[in-house]
Amino acid sequence: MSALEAGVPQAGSSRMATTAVAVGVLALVLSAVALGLGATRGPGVPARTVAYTVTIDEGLIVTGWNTTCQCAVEIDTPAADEEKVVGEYVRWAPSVIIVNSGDTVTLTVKNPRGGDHSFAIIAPPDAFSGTTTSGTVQGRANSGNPTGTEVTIEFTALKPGTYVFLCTIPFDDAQNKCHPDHETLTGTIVVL
Ligand SMILES: [Cu+2]
Repeated sequence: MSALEAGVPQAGSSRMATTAVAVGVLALVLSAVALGLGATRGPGVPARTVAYTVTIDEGLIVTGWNTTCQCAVEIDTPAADEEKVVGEYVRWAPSVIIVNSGDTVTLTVKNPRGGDHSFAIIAPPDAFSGTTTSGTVQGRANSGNPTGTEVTIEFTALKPGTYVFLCTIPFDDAQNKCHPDHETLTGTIVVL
C-alpha cells in the first residue's frame, strides 16, 4: 500500500498528484470533444430522427451435457458429449440503444411474450422530453392476440448519459403480468 492509499499526508507529492489528475481529466474531456462525444451538437449539424424496434425477446440458456451421468457439465469441454437447452430468460432485443443528444427517437416496443410487460426509461426529468414509459404492453394472454401487442414510445434525448430501461410491472402469475426472471429484462440507452 502506498503512502497516499494509507492516507499519510504528503504535502508536496499530493499537490503533484492532484495536478496530474487534473491534467488527465482535461485531456480526457478534450479527447471526447475531438471525437465528437461532446455534450452539445456542433453548429450546422442537424438533429436526427431515428426509429428502432425493441422486442421483449427470449434468450435460451445452453449447457454442455454428459450422456453417461445425464448431467450438465461445462460447455465445450471434453466431458460435454452434447449441448442442451436447459432454460430460458426474458430480455430486450436489442438491449443497448445508442443515440445522440438532440435526436428524436421513436421506439416500437413489441411484446410477443405470454405475459404483460411495460417499458420505462429510468432517468431524471430533464434527460428526455416526450414519452419514456409505456405503462403496459399486453402479451398474448391478456390481449388474445397470438402475436401480442406493441406500443410506440417517442422522446427527444436532451442530456448525454447512460440510462437503464426496464419493465416496471410486478410479477403476478394469476394476472399474466410480467415474468419471474424480471431482473434479466434490463436494457441500456446511451445518449452521446
Ligand atoms: Cu415485465
